[in-house]
Amino acid sequence: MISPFVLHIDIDAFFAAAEVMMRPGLKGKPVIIGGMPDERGVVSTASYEAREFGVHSGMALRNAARKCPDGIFLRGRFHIYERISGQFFKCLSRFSPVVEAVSVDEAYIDLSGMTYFRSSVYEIVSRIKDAVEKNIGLKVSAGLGYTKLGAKLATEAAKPGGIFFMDDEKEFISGLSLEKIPGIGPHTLVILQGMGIKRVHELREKNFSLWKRVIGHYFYSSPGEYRKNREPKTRSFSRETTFMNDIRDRNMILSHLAYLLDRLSVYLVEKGLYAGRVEIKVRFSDFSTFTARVSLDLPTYSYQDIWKRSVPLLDKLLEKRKLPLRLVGIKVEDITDNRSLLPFVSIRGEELSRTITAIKKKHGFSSIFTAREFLLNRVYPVEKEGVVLKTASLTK
Ligand code: DCP
Ligand code: MG
Repeated sequence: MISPFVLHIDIDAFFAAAEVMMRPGLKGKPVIIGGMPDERGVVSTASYEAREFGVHSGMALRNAARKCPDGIFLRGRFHIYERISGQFFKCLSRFSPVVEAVSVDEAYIDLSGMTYFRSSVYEIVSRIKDAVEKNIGLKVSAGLGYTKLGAKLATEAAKPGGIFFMDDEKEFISGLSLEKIPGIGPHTLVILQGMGIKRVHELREKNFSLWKRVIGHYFYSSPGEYRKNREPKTRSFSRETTFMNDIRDRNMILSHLAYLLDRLSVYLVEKGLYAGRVEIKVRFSDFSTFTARVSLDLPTYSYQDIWKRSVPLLDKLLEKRKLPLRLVGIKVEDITDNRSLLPFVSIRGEELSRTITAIKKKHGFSSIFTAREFLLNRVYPVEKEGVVLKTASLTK
């Protein structure tokens, strides 16, 4: 049985605890950071003593003053918190090469490389916790999990000052209500509820791709893998081809373009990448070459959505010369693997592209084509894995 290896660490009542450390006279008192009780503005954090009165982050200061009239209100001193935060991350990086900062006082640490040491992962966590507390002078809480989400939720349970490990992590997370998931905001929540989705397992069952996009990244087995997966490897992908004979017929040119986009879209779907911009390239028979590009409304891998924006670009380029074309190409840029969920506009096109990709994967690339692509049958041999173009240049 493998041990949990994702550690999440979070400083307890960070800003308030920092102030208490600087002024020991405040120890044990309800300390509220954010401003004076009669000021506009909100509480940025409250000591645990103040939290007992119902004061919490984000609450209006006046409201906090009503709930906790004897509270000690302080303006924040951010240069101090910044310095402590720097120390915090520096200290963590001594324990693992993979430390992912989440906010000023919160990090994921990959412990998977620590199996060399004889000690159990629990001992390692307790040593890290002690070292950090000694180093920065503040209490922290630690959560241990098989996934980042599990570790984060464990920290919540560990607060204040503890270490917690959730051993039935998977079941626990599946049953959670979506509002408990960090990263799902109130807006998204309303949309999902409208779709009848309230819990994590329902999202997974009803819309796997959405689940993957919203919380799937927490399930990478380690912060390192997570990081690797989020770093875009190439900033653009392109497909282009030179024709057998120069072409004048717009439909035939479109047919080539459709095929190139088909290849590109399938590639993006398989990699889980979204394109933010599309560029079309043409070369006329006199070798004059032109490109035109446009930003997509929303990063997407949808064939339909990219196609809709590509055709006007092509038409614009075809007007540049009264000559037949020798080459057409398409490139997608501004690649991202992480897109905010909210604009649902292009989801339908994406569902279609995913379905088509799945069919192609199972039955061969040529098992399904758009009507546009069929003209190519007349010019090129069609094999199971695609049309045999004269020249096909893949991503450079
Ligand atoms: N913060 C803020 N405004 C918020 C939330 C947080 O300014 N709405 C700041 C103050 C916190 C720090 O970020 O001290 C860290 O946020 P946490 O959510 O980790 O909260 P705390 O560390 O204060 O408390 P906890 O013990 O719950 O972690
Ligand atoms: Mg904290």
